[in-house]
Order: sequence, then structure tokens, then C-alpha cells
Amino acid sequence: MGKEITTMKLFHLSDLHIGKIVNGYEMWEDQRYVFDQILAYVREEQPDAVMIAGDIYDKAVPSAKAVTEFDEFLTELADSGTIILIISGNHDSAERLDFASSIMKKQNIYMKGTYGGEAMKVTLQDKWGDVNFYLMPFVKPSNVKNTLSDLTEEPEKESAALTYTEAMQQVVAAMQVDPGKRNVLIAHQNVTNSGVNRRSDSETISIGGLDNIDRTVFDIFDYVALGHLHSPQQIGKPEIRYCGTPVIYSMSEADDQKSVTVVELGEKGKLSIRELPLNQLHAWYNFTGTLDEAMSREANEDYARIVLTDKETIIDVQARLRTVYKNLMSVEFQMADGSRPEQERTLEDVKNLAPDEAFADFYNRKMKRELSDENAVYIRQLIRDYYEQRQG
Ligand SMILES: [Mn+2]
Repeated sequence: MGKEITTMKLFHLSDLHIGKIVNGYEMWEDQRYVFDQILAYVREEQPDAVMIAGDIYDKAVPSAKAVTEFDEFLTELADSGTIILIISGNHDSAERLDFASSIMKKQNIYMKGTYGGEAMKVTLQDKWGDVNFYLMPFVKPSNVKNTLSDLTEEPEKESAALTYTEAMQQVVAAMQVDPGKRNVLIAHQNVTNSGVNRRSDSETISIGGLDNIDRTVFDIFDYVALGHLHSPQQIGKPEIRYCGTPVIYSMSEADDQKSVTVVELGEKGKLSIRELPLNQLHAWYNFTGTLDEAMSREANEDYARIVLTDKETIIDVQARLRTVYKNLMSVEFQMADGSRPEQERTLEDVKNLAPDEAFADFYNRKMKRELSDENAVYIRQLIRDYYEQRQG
């Protein structure tokens, strides 16, 4: 298209979560600090396309401020002359993201919010020919099943629920990917390698791997630009990749080096991947020790989680810690032997439990008796229904 491109250079981003609030802290400044670095990289590196693999916003109904922030970011991206490819994630409202998408195409912004039976296909060219981009918004098996009912002649097949992997097979089949061309998929799903990937605390949990998609479903693609998991990682091979959030959103990501993933496509079968580091406005600080030790640090603005090992009760612990830790995110207590006081549950404990186990534990503590089998079944069903509806 116009200029001769020798190598196609792509930026891969995801999970911006614009408007996210963490432990009561608004992250506007943190987000803008990182977005400015991304825009500087775009001006410097001049990618042919920028892919944003879902979770643009943190909420399905973003605040006016969140919309304005994204608008500014998008406008500056578009002004650089790059092509922008965007899909919705599980946090986004698919319909809202589709708004004005046909007008935006004229600005080289391709947005795919809803899934109605096919992914959006965008074809770019370089000296080795076509590169086909498939924009696949976040989909649930039920979305896919609705689109299949017209096609299948076998009603008994329709009624059977699809797993995520099966649904994804259908979606990929509908793309009719030409294996002779170079193909890039943009998706926002929970993709696993032999059932495994690396999660972090700022993602919305789902129960029991229900939403796992085996990565082999995507073997036909030259590169798979994924969103959904918040720590950067490859899934089974370098070409199936989560770029991770650009901003740190939880303590479990404290040691992540956040980055922009840069993918350069050569002729079919040739590609290189590198990372451009993104600095954070605030460091995330995780401390375990006595109050005295915690207070010996210089005053700072780190996002801090303090676990205290003091044995005696401390008055006004939050207020005292805040004189040193301006951005105190949480305070917890731990006994000197490493255990926590009896009857106390921390987020760490509960996090390792399945939702139904966490409820049973809560019930047991409140009611001082065990949850009956009958009620346990009921609760499990309730939780399952809830996640099915809310998904992700
Ligand atoms: Mn996300």
C-alpha cells in the first residue's frame, strides 16, 4: 500500500485497563506516564501497525475521564501514521467498542468489538506480499454457538455445549486462513500450553480452567498477539505471546519488566521478537518485618504492602506507616513463627482456594459449623452460573 516496506514492524500491546483503581488508588498518572513512553517509541520506531489485544478499559461502562484518556492516546497514535488494530477484551463492552468503527477505518483505526460469526480481516502488504490480520474480539463458547446454529444441520450438535478450545477451533475454521500467506491473530483469551500459563492477581479469576484454550488451536498463525494475562510470557513457543499490561496493576507483578513487544515479520517463516522496556511511575514494594524495621525506611511514594510480624497490638498502625509510606496499599499481620493469628484470613490464603472452598471456609468461621453437602452443591452451581454470565 503506497510506500515500499522491507520488513513489517508491529507493536503488540494489551490490557491497558484505562481507569483502573487499585486499592483505592487511581492510576491515571501511572497510565499516562507509561502511555507517553509508548508514544515516544512509536515516533522513534515507526511501526507499520500497533495491535491492542483487548481490555482497553477496566470497566464495561468506562468513566468520561477514561474515554477521554483513551481518545487522546488513540489520536496521538493515529497522528503518527501507523495503522491501529484493536479488539475488545472481557473487561470491555463489545458494543461500545464497535461504536463509530466504520468512520475510524478511514483513519486507519480498525476496531472489532463484537463477534458475530467472523473475525475482522485486515490485509497489509510488504515486499513479500500479504500479511493477513485476524481481529478476534473476546469470545465465549455461547457467542460461537449462536453463530453456528444457522450452519449446522444436526440439532443434537447444536444443543451440546462447546468447550473454549472447541469454540476456538470453530472460530479459526471460519477464518479460512490461507497457510501460504503470513497470518497474524489478535485475540483476548486464556490460552494455555498443556493446561498451564502464568497468572497474576490483577486478572479476573475463572474457576477450574474452564476457559482454557489449548495453544495448538493457533498453530496455523505466524504470530498470535494475545491479551488477557497480565505478565508478559510466551505460550509454548515465542510466536504465541502475551505482551502483558504496560502498567503494573498488582503486587504479584512487582518484578515484571513491563514492555512493548515488537514483532518484525520477514518472508513467511521468518520473524523476530524483542521488547521495549516501559518504566513505571511508582515502584511496588513488598515488606515483611516489624513496625520498627518498616519505619526505618525513608519516606517514599512506592505502592507498598506491609506485613508486620510484631507480637503485640499496635495502635494507629496505618497512620504511623503512612508517615513513611505515602502510598500504603495494605497492612497485614503475621506471627513471628510465620503463621497468622488464629481466625484470620488474608487475601493470600483465600486466593489459593477455589471460590466454593473460600465460601465454605467463610461459612464455617461465621456459623461455627460445616456447610451441608446440599448447600455446597447449591453454592457451587451459583458460582458457576455467576462466572458463566460474567465471564473471564
Ligand atoms: Mn486484562
